[in-house]
Amino acid sequence: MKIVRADVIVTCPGRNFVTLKLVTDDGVHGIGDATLNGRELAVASYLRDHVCPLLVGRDPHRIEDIWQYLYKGAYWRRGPVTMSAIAAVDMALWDIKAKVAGLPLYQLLGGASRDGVMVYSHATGRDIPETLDRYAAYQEKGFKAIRVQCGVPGMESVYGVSKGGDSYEPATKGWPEEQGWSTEKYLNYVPKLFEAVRAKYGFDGHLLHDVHHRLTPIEAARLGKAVEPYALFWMEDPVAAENQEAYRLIRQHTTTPIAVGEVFNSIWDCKLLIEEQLIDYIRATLTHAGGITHLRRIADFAALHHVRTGCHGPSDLSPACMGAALHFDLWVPNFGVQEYMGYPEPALEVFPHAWSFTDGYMHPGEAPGHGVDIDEKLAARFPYDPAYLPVARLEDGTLTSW
Ligand code: CS2
Ligand code: MG
Repeated sequence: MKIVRADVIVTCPGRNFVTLKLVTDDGVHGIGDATLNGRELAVASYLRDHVCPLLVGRDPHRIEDIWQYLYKGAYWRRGPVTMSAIAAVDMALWDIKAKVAGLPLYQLLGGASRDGVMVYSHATGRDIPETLDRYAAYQEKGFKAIRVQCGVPGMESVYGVSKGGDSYEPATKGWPEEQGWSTEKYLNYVPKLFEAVRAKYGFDGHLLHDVHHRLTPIEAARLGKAVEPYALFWMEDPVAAENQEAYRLIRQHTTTPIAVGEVFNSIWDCKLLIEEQLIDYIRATLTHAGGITHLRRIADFAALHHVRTGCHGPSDLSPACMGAALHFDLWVPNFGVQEYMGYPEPALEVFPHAWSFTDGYMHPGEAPGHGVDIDEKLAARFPYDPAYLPVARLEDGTLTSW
């Protein structure tokens, strides 16, 4: 069997997605997600100009060899662009292998370890009462785990909360929007949100929150300690994790579980945090961390250190990533939770998918492969439309982490 075509499809059915499609001489095809929010065309070019020509003529069954070839063979290792490109190839190859076997992908990984994949979604509101209503709406839909974010008095915009009160999408058309940030206002206010959720809805549901890299270690320690009575499932990305030793300080002060890693690209980014058990959940996901071949290495390593998976699953990773992630989640022994933010309706039409949602749990379905395809004709009706993530500035104008 040989790969005879490798095409990159860039489409914007509600938001931009980059998809790699590999076709074999047997007529079997597989797709992989290569979307890097706000830097889409860099990955598209990496694939089109540097990877696709190397794939044609290769045996698609040699997934490991192709992974090593693209990783070691580039000489320039790691980084979000390279690893997203490798991930897309890897995802498409696993899709092909499973289709040829006539099996859903999770069967090739080792079979199901659970009946369904617990997913969390986002309850966000401009204030606490609005967030409480949204929380109730997610509970009614059956969600067992819900992330809460709300507006903070005195701040015009806050990560995770849309200004108009509708569903949240961080990237905006045109050049990056500039938003303000005040750690003091946030830290003084946000514990009240968790207090209100627990007071109104009790402790049955899993409660999550994303700090989105905004704090220093000592501030994160203070927040973790302050919210211990509300038993969070996790506090996500409390501190930007380039300097991983910084997490030692947070750990010394609080028992609030910590999730980190949505911007990580390889096992080397995760090593210290996992090895020293400085986190409880690893957020790396298929598209940005080298695909199934690499993420399973990260997960196995994490299992040795009592760290569970909590894959990133925002609307800016395509449905192809979501589908493949659900197969991974159904198999991975040390599964924690999967993020499912949902998609605009046109995106769900461009990417026909086999997954389902029942009562807080998702299932990847039984279709051979990862169960997600792309309707290329429909995709062509939604051309690339540049959009960027915001940047953040402190009240005095200093640029800070968004
Ligand atoms: C995030 C994302 O889902 C999350 O937890 O932090 O909203 C993240 O900001 C986007 O994926 C960036 O593209
Ligand atoms: Mg996050």
